[in-house]
Amino acid sequence: MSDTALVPAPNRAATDLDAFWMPFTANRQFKSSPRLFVGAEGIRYITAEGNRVLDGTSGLWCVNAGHCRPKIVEAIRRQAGEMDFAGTFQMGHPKAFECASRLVNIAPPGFDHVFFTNSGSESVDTALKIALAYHRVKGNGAKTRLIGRERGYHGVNFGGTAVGGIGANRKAFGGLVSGVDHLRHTHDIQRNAFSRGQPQHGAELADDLERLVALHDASTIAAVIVEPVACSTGVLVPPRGYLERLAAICARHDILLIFDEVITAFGRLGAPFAAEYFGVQPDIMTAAKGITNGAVPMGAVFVQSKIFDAFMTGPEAAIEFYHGYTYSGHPLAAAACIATLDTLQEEGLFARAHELAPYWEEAVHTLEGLPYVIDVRNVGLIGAVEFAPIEGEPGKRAHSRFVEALRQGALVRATGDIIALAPPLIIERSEIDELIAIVSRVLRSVRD
Ligand code: PXG
Repeated sequence: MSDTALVPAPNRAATDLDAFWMPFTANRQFKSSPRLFVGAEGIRYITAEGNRVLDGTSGLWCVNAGHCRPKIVEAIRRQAGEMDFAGTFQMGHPKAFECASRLVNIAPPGFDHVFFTNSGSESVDTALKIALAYHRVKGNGAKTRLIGRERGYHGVNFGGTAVGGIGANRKAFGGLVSGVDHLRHTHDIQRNAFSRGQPQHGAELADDLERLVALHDASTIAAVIVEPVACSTGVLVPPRGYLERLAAICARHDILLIFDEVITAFGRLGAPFAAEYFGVQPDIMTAAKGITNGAVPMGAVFVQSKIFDAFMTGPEAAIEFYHGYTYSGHPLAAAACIATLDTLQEEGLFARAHELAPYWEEAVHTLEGLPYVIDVRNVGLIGAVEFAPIEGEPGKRAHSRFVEALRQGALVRATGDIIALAPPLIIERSEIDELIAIVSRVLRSVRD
């Protein structure tokens, strides 16, 4: 090694933004006009300029119990000092097991086992691999095809990108995973604009799965993955009866139904999981984000007992599933998850979100009739406003409103020509009024 290798690079100022290649961001635009948060508490962020910003998106749909909750902060601190890391390959530590037990306790019936990951993307790819391996151990090794849905978002790993239904996320990455097909999406403004809760029209779109079964044959199809509410592409609420119909078709053809609950789990809809909220039972559920209140990366895949049990059949000394991550069940994540569940339960936040949902619905729908608004929709503590696009400049209308909302003190999320809202479940009615008042002001004042 030459001496020069030991000479540190010139010390750059802490605000030099150049080195960080930011995810899903227009890097040059951002860096020419940065937006930085430096603190957070409850439902507010504090910006680098010292302004308080109402968090209308729970961070990135993850801080369900609000920011910097003392119990969660303390649990992470304590765990970091007690045992920083212990693996879970042929070893273990008690908190990972406690965490899994606590999670299955709030999951719908039959979800008795959890596989840990570190993100939603990893949960999705893990779920897809479980589905493939499940059919194989059951002697149905030809069932390898995976079905996603247009406008679905399932993270950014190869499996999730392949079953995802966002063209921009797919086009640069070649053939992705082979043997994938997609259902039609369920967004239908013509028939369902300004729906409150689940839209009336579109249950029949689930029959699109029968079309794919006819095309590929059920004997080649392993699983269907959908978000119960497709949040990232603009809050597409499932039409009434759609999820029920999809589940029935899956059951008829021995196709596993995977609910990607990375956003919808942990109270976003006023129930622990969307499966419970909609009363539809999938075979596998993916989770992440709210599982630790966003404080430490963690994901989880919940499986029905029939799936876990199918794997537990070979020789006892044989590894049953060749899959896992160094950080599966990481001590800090497990501690944060347990403290998150304590906080959610002690403060009754699932019930709170459920009780707030009608008030939220009324508030969000006051945005109807404002300039360029072509749809307003809601479910649980989620809302969305869709704008008529500017011709030739898709996404610009929502982005400019996102920037202006931040300036006026509210964080909203722009996706396409849609603004999505999903505040922490601890939000007060007066704070809902404050959030919607800012958004309303922004929608009136931004002209183009
Ligand atoms: N599945 C679903 C349904 C998601 O919403 C992922 C998987 C991937 O999770 P990770 O932890 O790997 O990012 C997600 C993530 C947005 C937004 O504003 C949504 C997500 C992530 C970042 C921004 O719509 N969803």
